[in-house]
Amino acid sequence: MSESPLEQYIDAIFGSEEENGYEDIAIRYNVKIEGPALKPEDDPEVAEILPAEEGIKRTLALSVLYGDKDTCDADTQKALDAGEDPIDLINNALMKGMDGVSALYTKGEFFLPDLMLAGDAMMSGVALCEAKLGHKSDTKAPVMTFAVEGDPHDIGKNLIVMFLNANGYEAIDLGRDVPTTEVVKQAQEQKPVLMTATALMTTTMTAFGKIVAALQEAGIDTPVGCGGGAVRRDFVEESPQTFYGVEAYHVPKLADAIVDDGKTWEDIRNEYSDIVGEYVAAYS
Ligand code: B12
Repeated sequence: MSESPLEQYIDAIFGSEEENGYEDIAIRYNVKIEGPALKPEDDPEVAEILPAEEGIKRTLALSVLYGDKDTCDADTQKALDAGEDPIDLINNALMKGMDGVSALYTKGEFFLPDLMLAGDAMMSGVALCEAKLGHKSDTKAPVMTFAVEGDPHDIGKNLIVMFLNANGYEAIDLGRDVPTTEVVKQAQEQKPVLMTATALMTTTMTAFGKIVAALQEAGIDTPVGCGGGAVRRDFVEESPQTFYGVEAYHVPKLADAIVDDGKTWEDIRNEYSDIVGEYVAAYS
């Protein structure tokens, strides 16, 4: 079998394996890996999720899995020009790629940058499909997301938006550093089924209690999931109408529990691990 470019490069540096027995050195210094690496799409769980048949849907799902926005855009456009159904592409190609990413992230095999790149690729493909449709695709229900007043940290909140969109919810993203009055105003107008509030600083997480008080004064009883780096479950649970949120990818499952099973914020506090379908240490 002919040598790969990497093997040729190693030979050029270390001399041939037969002459110098470089193999151990190359492995120890991470120049060469032992055995073939498992590609993300070959992970058994991911393989179950992705479209199995070779074709445009699998290609699109793979471009999301690899966080390759340029390829995803080009292939989505090509598929749309060839007459593919935009809704079918969203549900059975772009979102499948994102589901694969979530599976690998949950297992600790993908990391935050993978999520963000994949999210960008997926959302960009979805935008092209929606442009073709001429309207937003149908959604399950509106969920409102924001980082609380005074807090500029929005990476976790942006992940929540991405997971909501990937799972067919309408994410109403109020952005970061959102005043409590604006939260109440938007909640009155948009009537979300769930709100997610994110705070990463000890100085800003006190906003949770203020938000709930203002919502209650306005007669709004929508559950508020509160999370973020500095936040602890016992702190969140000091305020009624709230529950402590742990991972961004839990949000669509929590929304499903509200929409499909009529769960309340109290139910979520009691059944969080069951609802998200995994062991969550903060709820043990
Ligand atoms: C990135 C970052 C920044 C960036 C933010 C960029 C951005 N667009 O978000 C920048 C540089 C702007 C920044 C600024 C500041 N930062 Co800063 N920052 C960080 C850093 C390094 C990472 C935060 C992050 O994004 N984490 C990753 C995301 C994904 O986590 P997350 O948002 O918590 O979301 C996860 C979960 O919490 C969950 N989640 C979140 N919400 C919800 C809700 C629900 C319902 C659910 C289910 C889940 C959920 O989902 C995500 C996981 O899947 C942290 C340190 C650290 N290692 O955490 C400091 C940190 C948060 N920053 C800190 C500080 C103090 C500041 C500054 C005040 C610094 C300064 N003196 O200027 C400024 C803010 C200035 C201001 N305007 O007020 C402190 C906060 C300390 C504290 N406990 O109060 C930290 C902890 C650093 C430290 N050790 O001191 N920061």
